[in-house]
Parts: sequence; structure tokens; C-alpha cells
Amino acid sequence: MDPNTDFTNFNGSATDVCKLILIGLEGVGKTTLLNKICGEHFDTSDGRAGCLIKEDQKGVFFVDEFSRRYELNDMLGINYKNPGEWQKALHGRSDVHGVIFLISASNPRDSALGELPRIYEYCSNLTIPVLFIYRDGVLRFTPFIRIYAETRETTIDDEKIGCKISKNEFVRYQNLDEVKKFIATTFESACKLHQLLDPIIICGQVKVLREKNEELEMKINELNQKHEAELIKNQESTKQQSKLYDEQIEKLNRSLEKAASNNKTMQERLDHIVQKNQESLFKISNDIQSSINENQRLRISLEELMRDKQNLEDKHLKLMTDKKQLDFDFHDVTRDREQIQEAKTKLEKDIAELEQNKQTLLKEKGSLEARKEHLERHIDKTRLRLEEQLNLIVSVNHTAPGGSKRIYPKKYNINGRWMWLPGRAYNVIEEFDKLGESIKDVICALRKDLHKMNVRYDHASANVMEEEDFEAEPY
Ligand SMILES: Nc1nc2c(ncn2[C@@H]2O[C@H](COP(=O)(O)OP(=O)(O)OP(=O)(O)O)[C@@H](O)[C@H]2O)c(=O)[nH]1
Ligand SMILES: [Mg+2]
Repeated sequence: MDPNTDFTNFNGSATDVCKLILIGLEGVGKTTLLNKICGEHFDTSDGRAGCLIKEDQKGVFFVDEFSRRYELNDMLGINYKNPGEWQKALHGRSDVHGVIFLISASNPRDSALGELPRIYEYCSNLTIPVLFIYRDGVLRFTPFIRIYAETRETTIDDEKIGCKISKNEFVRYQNLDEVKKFIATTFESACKLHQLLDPIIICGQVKVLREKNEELEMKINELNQKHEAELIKNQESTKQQSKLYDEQIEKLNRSLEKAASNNKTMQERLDHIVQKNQESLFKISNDIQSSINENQRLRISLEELMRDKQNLEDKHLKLMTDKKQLDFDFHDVTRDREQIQEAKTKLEKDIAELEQNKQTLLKEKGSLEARKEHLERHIDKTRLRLEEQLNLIVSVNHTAPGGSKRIYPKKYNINGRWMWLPGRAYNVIEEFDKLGESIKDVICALRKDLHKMNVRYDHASANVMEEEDFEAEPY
């Protein structure tokens, strides 16, 4: 990239752009110059036919040490057969800082272009700078710079004449940097022209304008003379006027003296009023002082009231907190009460049930006790009967020595004493013991039943003991 088209290094103000118009004959190389200077790639013509120009065809470049950016605006080539056409290009342009003419001074078409002197005259009348860049040859128009192009000779087929022709083809510019710097120097401090004037009108009217200018100067002289005469006249009338003013001033002084004496009287009255005012002011200030005192007192009592209010508010807040807590407690108590009520109802129901069970059990107990008593009585009876029979048997068979039967005594424990019994009696006793054992079993079973009933009754009423514990107890 050309360093002059790399704007990353540009240190000038972005808004400070110098707009330049590039004009010249068709095919003179305007677009080529713009492309090379600004690093653009707009279409160029082949030098014979006018190239169609894009709208707003322009490029920007800058030069080191120059703070501005330079904008080159390409223009449609001027057709030498069409004199005055170039003015269309310039007419109506605004925001332009300067004009660059690219000229091929050795081209015979330039001499045919009668416009060039007129353009030059037009430019001399412009307030913006103009620069002529000569592609080749030099004419008398200044300021100018020569630009040198490197070319090579090529042959091309010319379709019109149907044969090959040789042509100098453009390769590059040799002194492009020098040209750029020259452009930058020329337009360094150029100011904007807001509206380019119509060059034809300007050129044709220069003479007329000069004549008009002379006429105007003569008129100005006449007006000056007239003005001087009027000035003298005015001075005299001013003198008379000043005399009149003096008289009026004297009159005013007299009325001023009168006003001064009036003022004195007024001053006395004013003093009187001031004195009165001071008295009432003193009174008012006393009132104000007492009001201030009263106010002070009220403020103190207000502060006390505020403190009381604050205390009350604190208490109120505390009471509200307590109330809230009590509300919570009340809610809990109500809930507990309901639960207790429910439990109580359940317990009452259980008690009623237990009472019913108790009655049933008491009934069962009564009948079992009756049965037990009956059985005990029966046992006692049976035992007595058996003991009687035993005594009988013992008294019959326990005979003295020398009896007919031999009795084999056996030991038998009666009431803690060991006694000798005959064998038969022993068999009876064995039978008796067996009976006693079976009766004992029956009584034990009855006792167990009774005990169970007692336990069930106690458990149902007092809910203290478990049924299994009683079963484990020995009888
Ligand atoms: N020999 C030579 N040829 C040049 C030079 N500058 C441009 N050319 C050639 O002239 C031809 C026309 O160039 P352009 O840049 O299109 O000219 P232009 O003034 O823009 O033309 P229009 O837009 O038609 O008015 C091109 O073929 C360029 O290569 C130069 O300095 N010397
Ligand atoms: Mg062009």
C-alpha cells in the first residue's frame, strides 16, 4: 500500500479535508493521476473516447508534515469541440478549496481549445488557488508543476483503420511524490469557496464591472461632497440647538433649587416618620423578643412532648410485640385445649368401655369364685372321706405281731412324721396321692383363671401391669 494512502498514520484532523477539483481535456490522464495519487482503481479511458465517469469519483491522499487531507474530485473530460462545456463541470459546485488543471501542453488540441485562456482568466478571478499540472510541454499559466510519466511503446490493432499502430503506453509516474508535495503546499492554507461562479459570466463581465466600479467611485465622491456640505449645515443647526439647550438647562436648574427646598421639608417630615417608626420598631422588637421566649418555651415543651410521644410509641411497639406473642400463645393454647378435649373425650370413651369390661369381669370373677368355693368344699369333703377310709384301713391291717398275715411296712410321711405302713395301705395311699395331685391341678388351674381375671381387671382400670407378667409368676 502506498504510505500516503495509509490513513492509520494520519495525524491531522479528520474533518480538515481540502477538496480539489481535477479538470482537463478528455483523455489527458485525470483519472490515471487520481488513481496513482490516491491509490484508487477507477476506470481509465483509452485516450480517444471520453470515459464515463462514476458519480462522486474521488480519492483522498495526505502528505507527511501536512496536517490536511487532500480530496481529488475527478471530472468529466472537457471536449475541445464543445467549447464552454467545462463550465458545466464547475458551475454550481460548492465546498471547493481549489482547482487543478491537468494539461498536455504539447497536444495540438490545446491550441484549438480557445477556452484555456478564458479558464485561466476565470481562475485568476477566483478567490481559491489554482494549480496547473503539465503532462508535457509548458504553457504560460502559473503556478505549475511538470509530471513525468514513464511509457513503453506497444502496437495495437486499430479496428477503425484496420491496421496495427504503435502507441506509447503509460507505465508509471516518475515524480509522483514531488507532485503530491507541490499540491499539498499550493493548497495548504486554501479556504473554501462556497459557490463557484459561472466563469463565462465572470469573464465577460470583468470589463463591465471595472466600468461600473469607476462609476461607483465617482458616485461615492459626489456623495462625499454632499455629505460634507450637509455636515457644515448640521454643525450650524447644532450650535443653535445647543444654545436652546443651555436655556433649558438654566430653567431646569431653577426648578431643581425649588425641588431641593421641597426636599428639605420632605426630609424633616421623613425624620419625624423615621423617629415614629423607630419607636414602633422598638415596641415590635420587644414583642418579638417575648414571642421568641415564648417560642423557646414552647419548643422545650414540644421536645418533651416529642420525647413522651417517642416513649409511648416505644411502649406501644413493645405492647404490640407482646400482643403478637400472646396471640401466638393463645393460638397454641387453643390448639392444645382442642387436643386435650379430644383426648379427654377419647379417655371418657375408654373409661366407659373399661367400666363395662370391669362389670363383665366382676361377674365372671363372682361365678369363678363360687365355683372355686364349691370345688374347695368338694375337695375338703373328699379328703375327709378318704382320710376316714385310710384310718379305717390302717386300723384294720396294722395288727400286732403274731397275726396271720405278714405285712411289709413302708415308710409314709404324715404331718411331718415318718410312719411305717403295711403294703396294702400303701397302695391305697398311692391312689389317694394321685387323686390329691389331680385335685391340686384343678385348683391350680382355677387359681390361675382367677388371677388372670384379677389382673385383667386391674390392667383395665389402672393400666399398670401387663398380662404376660402375671403368667410368669409362680403359683
Ligand atoms: N503517455 C502517457 N499516457 C498517459 C498519461 N497519463 C495517462 N495516460 C494514458 O491516457 C489514457 C487516458 O487516461 P485517463 O486517465 O482515462 O484520462 P482522463 O483524463 O481521465 O480521460 P476522460 O475521463 O475520458 O476525460 C490512458 O490510456 C492512460 O494510460 C501520461 O502522462 N502519458
Ligand atoms: Mg477519466
